[in-house]
Amino acid sequence: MKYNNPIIPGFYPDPSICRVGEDYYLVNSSFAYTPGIPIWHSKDLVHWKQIGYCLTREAQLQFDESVVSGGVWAPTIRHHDGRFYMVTTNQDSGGHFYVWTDDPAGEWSDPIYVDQEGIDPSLFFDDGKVYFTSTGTKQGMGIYQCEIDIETGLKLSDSRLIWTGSGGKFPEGPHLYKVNGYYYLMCAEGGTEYGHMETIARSKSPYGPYEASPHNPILTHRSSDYPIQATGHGDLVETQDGSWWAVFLGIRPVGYPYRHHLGRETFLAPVQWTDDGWPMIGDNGVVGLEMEAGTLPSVPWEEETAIDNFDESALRMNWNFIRNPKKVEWSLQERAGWLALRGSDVRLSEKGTPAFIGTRQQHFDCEISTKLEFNPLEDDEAGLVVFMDQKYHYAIGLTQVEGRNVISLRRQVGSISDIKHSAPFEGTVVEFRIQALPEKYSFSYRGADQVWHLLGESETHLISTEVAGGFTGVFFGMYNFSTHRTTAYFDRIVLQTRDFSRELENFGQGVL
Ligand code: 6LW
Repeated sequence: MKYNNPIIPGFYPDPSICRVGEDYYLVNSSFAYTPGIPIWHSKDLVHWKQIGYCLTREAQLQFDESVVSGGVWAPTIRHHDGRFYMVTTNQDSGGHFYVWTDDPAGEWSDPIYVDQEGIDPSLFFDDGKVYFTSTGTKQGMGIYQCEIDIETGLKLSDSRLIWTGSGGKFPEGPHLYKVNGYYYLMCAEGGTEYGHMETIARSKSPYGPYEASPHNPILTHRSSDYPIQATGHGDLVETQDGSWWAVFLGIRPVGYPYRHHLGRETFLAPVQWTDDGWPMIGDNGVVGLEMEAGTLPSVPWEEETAIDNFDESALRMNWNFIRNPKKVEWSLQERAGWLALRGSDVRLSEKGTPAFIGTRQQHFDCEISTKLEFNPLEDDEAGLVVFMDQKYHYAIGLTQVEGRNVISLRRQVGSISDIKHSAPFEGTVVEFRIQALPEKYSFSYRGADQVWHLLGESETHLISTEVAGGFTGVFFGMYNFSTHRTTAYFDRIVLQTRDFSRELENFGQGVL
């Protein structure tokens, strides 16, 4: 059967997976976006439905002033004795911690911290023992491991360096598996950019010595012109039919030289075991946008509707905040059928928590539109933004300049800021539309005349990861900057993907 990659498009990196019977659960990094660590459910590994977030409460998420690429990243999900565990690292405070639950779609526990230096933690349950494995630098860069008490997180042994990788830079994202009497330690190497890869080693003991696979790297697209690049940081799962699969991150770059703005996405590939007992991912380490593989029986979920009228009693799961959600004042009740977003004096270009509610851009060829009612005072500004981070974003909004309402398009590219204003805009109700193509965004508005006016365009690559840096991808968001705390009312967000097959056509050809 055929399936398409990525299985979870848009900024959903560092996937980790576990199986419980015939159900699969997957988590991703979320960095400084909140709620933290999205969790997905699937019956067939191909179709995924988000069922919640592991980190929803202040006690689990502490970052007020983080850069967007700070926060929590590189989670691992495991299921043991009827309980789910998700382990990750808060880069801004506290370091490694895990949370647990009996219901992955419900609330997770308060954090239990583990005192081992570094990043990218993993848990491995084996014969009554729990191993805590992560990337560290103490005695050189490599994979460190200790045993912990799973109730308290306390270390039961010293942290030991167990593998330094196969020779690539940054051995990281470790996961341990036991198969046929061997402990297999799988890692990412080469850095999360274009040299990325997965490598593996095995040993008869969880602490090593580890012997590297002669087939390493078991997954890489380095130095290739494949449409998917930077493949690595993955996790393995054995299905109920005995087949093995890998989920891992990759990117879909645009143009030449390569640039990508949708972030690192989640991909799937079958795993074959060699005669000498080593796993290989995809076709000898290579993975396509369209895969022909013997998949599990297909169980698709109902498609989410493209229109959010804010008619429900809670925000839909796709909406995220930046940093501390407690500092964003919003309501679906204040005016029925509208999202009320109170203005904040934190600008999108500042650290701290701006009044921003956003959703990931998941496809190259798409558009988002909304209706805004806003009565700005001088310098207030509310509208729609394409947001990579505080230094890289494009915002179209309704604002007041010298006593007159105007539509503004602000393009922030590093330390360069460019603002274009429309002619004076009569009224306080306006619709905004952002149209996205692989290489450009177009920004339009429409008032009482019901005619779309194009205010400007901008390049996708100027806010790509190759320019902006960091680990995240682009969001579309509603925002409201107002020192007067003026409320903005949003309605009818339409987020449409134009044509996924056209996307495949465009991106299946390697370099555009
Ligand atoms: C993560 C590292 C990586 O810690 O990127 O892709 C970092 N791999 O393992 C952030 O996601």
